[in-house]
Amino acid sequence: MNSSVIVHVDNEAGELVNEAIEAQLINAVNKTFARFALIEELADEGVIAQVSILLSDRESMKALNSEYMGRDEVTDVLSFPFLSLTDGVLRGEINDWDVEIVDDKKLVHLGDIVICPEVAAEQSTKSAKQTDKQAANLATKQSDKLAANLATKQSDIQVAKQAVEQPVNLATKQADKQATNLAAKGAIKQGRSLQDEMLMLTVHGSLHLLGFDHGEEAEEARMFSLQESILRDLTLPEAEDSPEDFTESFPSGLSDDFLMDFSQDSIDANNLTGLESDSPDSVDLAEDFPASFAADTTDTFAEDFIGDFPEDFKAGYVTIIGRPNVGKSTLLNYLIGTKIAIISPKPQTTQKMIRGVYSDEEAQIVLLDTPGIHQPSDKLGRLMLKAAEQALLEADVVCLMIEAGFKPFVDTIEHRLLKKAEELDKPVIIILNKTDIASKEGMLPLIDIYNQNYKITAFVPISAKSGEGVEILISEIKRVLPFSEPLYTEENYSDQTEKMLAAELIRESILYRLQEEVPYGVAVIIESFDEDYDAAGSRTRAQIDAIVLTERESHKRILLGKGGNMIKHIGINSREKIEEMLGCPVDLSLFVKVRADWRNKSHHLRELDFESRDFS
Ligand SMILES: Nc1nc2c(ncn2[C@@H]2O[C@H](COP(=O)(O)OP(=O)(O)OP(=O)(O)O)[C@@H](O)[C@H]2O)c(=O)[nH]1
Ligand SMILES: [Mg+2]
Repeated sequence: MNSSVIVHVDNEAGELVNEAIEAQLINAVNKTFARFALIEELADEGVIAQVSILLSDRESMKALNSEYMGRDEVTDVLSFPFLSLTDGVLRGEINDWDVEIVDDKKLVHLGDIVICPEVAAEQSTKSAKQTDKQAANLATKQSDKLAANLATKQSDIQVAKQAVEQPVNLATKQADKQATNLAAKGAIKQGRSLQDEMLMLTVHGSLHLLGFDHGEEAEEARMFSLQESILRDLTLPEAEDSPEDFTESFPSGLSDDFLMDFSQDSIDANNLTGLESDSPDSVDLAEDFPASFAADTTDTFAEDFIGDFPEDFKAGYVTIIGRPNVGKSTLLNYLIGTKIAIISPKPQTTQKMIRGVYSDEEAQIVLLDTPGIHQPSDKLGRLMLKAAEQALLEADVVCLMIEAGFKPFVDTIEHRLLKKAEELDKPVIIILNKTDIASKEGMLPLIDIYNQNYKITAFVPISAKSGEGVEILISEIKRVLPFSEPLYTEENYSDQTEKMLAAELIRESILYRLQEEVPYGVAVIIESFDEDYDAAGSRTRAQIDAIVLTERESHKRILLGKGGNMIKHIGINSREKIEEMLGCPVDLSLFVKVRADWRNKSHHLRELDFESRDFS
């Protein structure tokens, strides 16, 4: 039996959305549901699933939002699930009254998604220019051929054996509460066309019908990451025929000469993790920054290390590198067993290299978490890339992280990183992360393409979130780590001080709460950090004053919120996290200040510890 979803599109919004876009929306619903077994299971029971998409005008959307959500304002998407699902899995049986018989066919209605194209258009008008460019990039990319080549090769690779169960237990909640927020978060990915925006809203609504929600931070992170992964699938070219030669299938003009020269616009055309619409000039980092940048990795060797370790003890630097948002920092935190790096569903969360040390009886693995590789659009972005490059140079072992759900082809970012690692003669382990939300079958062709074209020491599928597969990763790293005495003392397990982490936790709360470009123009400086101790030497309280820098008056207003409501919530949220870290009550004061274009000003970047000298 056919296991696709029947999607009815009812366009009451006029001519903004044409038939071609409607067809894309139908495809988006199907691609989203195809991530789950639900439709096939229904088909096995002889039941066909249906979903309705209503394209509504502003007025009707506002009325619906007011009636069902109690909010008297227009919104971009509302979803009305008819069945009770959690994480794509039905909670309980389908009842007779859920099933409608039409022409001897059993139909079940999964729910309605209502989208307002006018609002979608407003959210998408940011940069039509960029969209055109992305389309052109995609056209020049021959990756569709590559994908085809691989899709047919199910190959003999024996990795990716660990079946990862779909995690369950997220509470299902009805309808859409903050879709506008998430939509706007998605719109960080600037340059979205109306079609892209509509696709995003459709995937978002479909995920709600499947029982996903974003009320809690953890839920939100999960839903958003799934949404992004599906959108990436939707925007990748479909597979066609097979190229003979891998190297020929790369876009012409792709040079391996300099890893961080991201000026060629072939990069990331199909990745929705958000490039700035105006391409920056070519970045010659070697000229801009001295080799000593981020030299912090090597200057804290445990010279005074005392303790027994076996003769065959191993130790070394392991760099976790990859595009933004793949889960590098999540893995670092998991391995260290405590939060030393902030994480968020937004790309470019990590801005500086972070060191964390994992130790056991056999080895010490000094992990270097790096900012995600992206096309820089300002000085801060270039410094972030430099930090990643530095970490690559420091590495004894390179762990390239990619999303397990990524289509089977090698994008420019990964290609360049691998070429650079090869040039530096570093062993490379490929970590396929987020196996909890990726299909196992999809991983094999992805592994195949990398295996055929690069020298890879091991492929390890993991879920950095649940820890699934991480033990295997540790043993693979140990296999290639050099013999050495331990490099750091136990108490020196991270280079993150409490003060740094406090600033980062405030930034994390801002990343979660604010949308669009605002969080990227935000920096946090801890102005004072005072502590009280009791007679026994235990910390009893901390008083922290922090400055939140923004680039514009308008951003400052957003940060403050109506009646100071936004900054108040950011403050409460940050304080809770800092209290957890410090293990004592905290008084936190936040001051919002405007510093225009701080991301391009050396003195501000220096103040924020991004630079050690003036490069301007
Ligand atoms: N489902 C799932 N989500 C994950 C996993 N690992 C990370 N994530 C989510 O992916 C998002 C990005 O995670 P980060 O650890 O911040 O990613 P990153 O690679 O450090 O990102 P940048 O610092 O921006 O380069 C967050 O929402 C995480 O919760 C995983 O194994 N499974
Ligand atoms: Mg990170």
